[in-house]
Amino acid sequence: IERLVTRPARKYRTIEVAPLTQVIGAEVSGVDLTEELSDEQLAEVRTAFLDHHVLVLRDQDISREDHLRFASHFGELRPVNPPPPEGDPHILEIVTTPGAEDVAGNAWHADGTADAEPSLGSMLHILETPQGTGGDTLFANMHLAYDLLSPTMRELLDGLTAVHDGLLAFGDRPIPKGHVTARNEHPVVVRHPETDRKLLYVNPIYTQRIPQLSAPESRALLDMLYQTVSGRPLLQCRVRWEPNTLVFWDNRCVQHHVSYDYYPLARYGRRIAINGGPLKG
Ligand code: AKG
Repeated sequence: IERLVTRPARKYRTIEVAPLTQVIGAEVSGVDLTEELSDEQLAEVRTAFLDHHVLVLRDQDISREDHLRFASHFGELRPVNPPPPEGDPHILEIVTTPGAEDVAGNAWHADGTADAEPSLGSMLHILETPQGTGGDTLFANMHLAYDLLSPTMRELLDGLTAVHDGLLAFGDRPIPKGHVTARNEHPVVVRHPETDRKLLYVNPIYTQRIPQLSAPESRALLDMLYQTVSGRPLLQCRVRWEPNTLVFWDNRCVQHHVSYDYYPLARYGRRIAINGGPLKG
């Protein structure tokens, strides 16, 4: 049996932090995002973010400006690709219209992994839930996905890269006009830029192949790695949205997957993503 809990015990002064599981996710209370947070609150939110990777803030009846202000504390905001026809260029509307055939994010992924410098994190504010239940989002701790592999597999992966291609995310759907496609190669195992902890950095939405292997070897290895995430509830948490829940997740070490279990109902939210820096293997 492996010891999974690696985060230190902490005492917070200005926020309350209630872990969702032993290994990923926490509900944070004591903050009101309609107001500017104090420096100490922001520092504590940052600490909780690095410890828990996914922060859930309930009852945040915030405007677009409040959302932009909170996100700006964590880095430069990422422009939406393609730029939205109206409104702030950093706010992506996450809309499920009634009867939609599928929704974005309906497979495990982190945001923007095909970019040369993928996203640091995303903040999703859900305003409309599908009549009270459904549309939960699952999150997986990719440090643990790596740690739980055998030493032999970890050693193999440490020397590999993978090609990520933004076009793959669209599947059979048309590419939106004005979309800039990215295609980049990243190490299969990267280090978190702030904690230096290793993690598994491949996902079924964007990763195309491992160029050091033959095509069937690459396919088999990637599928096996995806199964170690999807088939392991112990490294996951599941967030149940209420109107005005805001979730801030770390795209550097977490993957997420929305559950489209609410067809044909509607769901609506707004997402702001934050720029990350270069990845290091
Ligand atoms: C994303 O914003 O990247 C998603 O995958 C959507 C998540 C959600 O709708 O809960």
